[in-house]
Amino acid sequence: MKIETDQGIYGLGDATLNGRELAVESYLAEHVLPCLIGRDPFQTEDIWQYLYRGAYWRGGPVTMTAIGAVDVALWDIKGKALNTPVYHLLGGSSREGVLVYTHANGADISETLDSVRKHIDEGYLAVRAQSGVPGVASSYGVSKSGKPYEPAQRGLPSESLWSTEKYLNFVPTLFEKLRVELGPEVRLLHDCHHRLTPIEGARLGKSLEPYHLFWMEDPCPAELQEGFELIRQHTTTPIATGEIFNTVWDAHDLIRNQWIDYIRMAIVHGGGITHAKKTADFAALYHVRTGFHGATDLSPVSMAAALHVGMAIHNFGIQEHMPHSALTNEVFPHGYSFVNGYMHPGDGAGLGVNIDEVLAAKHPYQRAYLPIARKLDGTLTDW
Ligand code: EZ4
Ligand code: CO
Repeated sequence: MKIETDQGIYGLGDATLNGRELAVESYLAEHVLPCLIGRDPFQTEDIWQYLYRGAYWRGGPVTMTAIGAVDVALWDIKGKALNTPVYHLLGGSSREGVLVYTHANGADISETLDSVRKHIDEGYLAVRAQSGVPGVASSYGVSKSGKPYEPAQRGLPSESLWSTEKYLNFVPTLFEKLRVELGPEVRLLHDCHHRLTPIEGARLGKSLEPYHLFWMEDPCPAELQEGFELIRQHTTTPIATGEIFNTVWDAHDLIRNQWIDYIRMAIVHGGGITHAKKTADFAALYHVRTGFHGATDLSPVSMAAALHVGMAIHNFGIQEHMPHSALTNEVFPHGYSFVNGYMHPGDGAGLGVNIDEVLAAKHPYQRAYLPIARKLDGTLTDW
């Protein structure tokens, strides 16, 4: 999304909500943008409150993504108008670079090991490992035939089959092998993608303790925040959650009770930079660090926003980095870079990302859905 000012400066925001894109577009076009005409783009706080409180109906992914898109674009404008990178406006650099992790996956343990090794060779110091599970037709996070992993597909939602029993028996053998082969240094992460119950998450965390993961992500759905207390009581494996959260209130109990170690709310789905900064500051009081969502369904604009926040806040933890396709990078030329495991947002004014609208127009929107998952007996479960 692009917001233009009467001073000739424009800002970019990302309004992508994977699988529900046009709901956000319509919310913006029909309800938000008319309210922005004539307003001062420097008023990031007041405009945020105007869109959040002023709507009366608040929260939820569509609303908060729309607010996030506007907010990120306004910070981009502010940086450009003041001729400074956004991170300077958020506290300046608190570190030399932003530690990132990327995704490795394979159909089985040996393919996954090769994939982790490949990313270590590319310079990554932290790698998320997902593997096909024997007896489970399509596991979360595993790509088809060597293609980059991208879960949303054309047509109606695809259906995958899931067995918690087979998964829980398998995952410790995966990480045992990875630790034996790769040694103690590399940071290893794993995403359960909300598929377990709290006690199952507790079992997994406990069984992974010998392999000292950097984090176990989304062991179970987080609508019931106290479910994480149960996991916490049983394991020292660090816990990350929040990629589908939309405000700090979704994580309020998780943070103030120290049931999690990393908060993963995406900058754009959580009301933009203004609310991400507040969420991070609240988390800092409770030793919770950030691990902002950074999948490829978020554009380079979101990636840049996350890097600027990650440079500036004190309680930064790690940043997810799934490299975009060559075409996506061409549509969004950007100044951020990756060197030896760390990313830097660059020192251009604003976010440091541009858009090639002519090239973008050659690739019109096509509807796609995220998959759904069913247990072996057909029960719908969390994908
Ligand atoms: O499945 O962004 O940690 N990363 C993830 C992602 C999500 C997708 C959903 O659109 O869980 O890959
Ligand atoms: Co995830």
